[in-house]
Amino acid sequence: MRMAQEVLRTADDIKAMRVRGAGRIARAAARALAAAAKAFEGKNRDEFLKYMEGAAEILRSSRPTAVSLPNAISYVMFRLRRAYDAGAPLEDLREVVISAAEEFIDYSRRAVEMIGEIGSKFIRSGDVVMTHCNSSAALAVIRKAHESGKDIKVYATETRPKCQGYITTRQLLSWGIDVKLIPDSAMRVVIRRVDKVIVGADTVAANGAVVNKVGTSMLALAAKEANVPFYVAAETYKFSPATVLGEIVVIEERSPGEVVRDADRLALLRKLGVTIRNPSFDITPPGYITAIITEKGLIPPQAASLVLKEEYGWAIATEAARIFAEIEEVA
Ligand code: RI2
Repeated sequence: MRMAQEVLRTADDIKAMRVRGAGRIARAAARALAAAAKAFEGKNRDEFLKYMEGAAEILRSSRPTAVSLPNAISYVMFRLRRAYDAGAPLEDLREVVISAAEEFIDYSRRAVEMIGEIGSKFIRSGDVVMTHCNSSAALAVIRKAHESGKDIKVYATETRPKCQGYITTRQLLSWGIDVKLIPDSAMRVVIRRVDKVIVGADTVAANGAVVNKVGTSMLALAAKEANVPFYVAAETYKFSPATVLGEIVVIEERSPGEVVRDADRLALLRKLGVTIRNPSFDITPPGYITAIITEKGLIPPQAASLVLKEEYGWAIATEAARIFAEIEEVA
């Protein structure tokens, strides 16, 4: 069975970061699953399940770090498998996938808005806020604070090497917010003029550690030293159920060409034997985080495992059962 074009295109777009941001890639994957279900031409429900599992795998492996991607896929696939096990006919299974994908996308959009509402209450008029990379959840907080009449100023870091800070700067300017762009290396100098830091998240681990764009943990360190509160804006689908069972979050390593953009210079450095590393994310320990703003409210990072139990009890139980079955097989 040929894979739907939309699935292959979406996976490519995510890999190449033409579609980026943890929330956006999750919604794009859900959309691609719905498109795959619509495009399925077979007549058989077993074939449909296999085909959808193939689509899920292609999308899941497009980028490794942001858990929002597998969580969005699991949200849809869990509902598909449940309906399949209950004996639903092909047309119903197709409908289950389409409506679960729409449900996820809708939830995700509302979650970002809700984070804006909740987070903006912690921003005071006159605050200087610093952000890193380009997070729609963090920006929702800043935008809502501005729209509710608070006078705020923002420092946005460039966020080398992909420079998503330029997108942030453009967005803030278009909303009429006072923003200054700074090089990443100026973080510790500028933090002295900052009242609050707010960043997004790609993954929140069970112990409350936050995986976000590389440089985030340096900013957290600078904020801690300067006694500046450090907030993380993260929807609950950015919490990683696998980490409850001890799984380690994989940090994506991207191409050296993103670090040294000039092809001739890159070739020369390579000829000289220079190795270039490009880890895309880093980990901020819970002790550096004042609070995580979710769509369900503000939580201390140490409460991450409670969020996981409540939101992903089913995923954790399924995965634990699989691990136990494997152990028994070996024994
Ligand atoms: P929202 C981004 O990753 C950044 O690390 C950002 O903080 C995070 O996703 C969350 O983004 P990348 O795709 O979901 O730029 O809040 O590598 O938009």
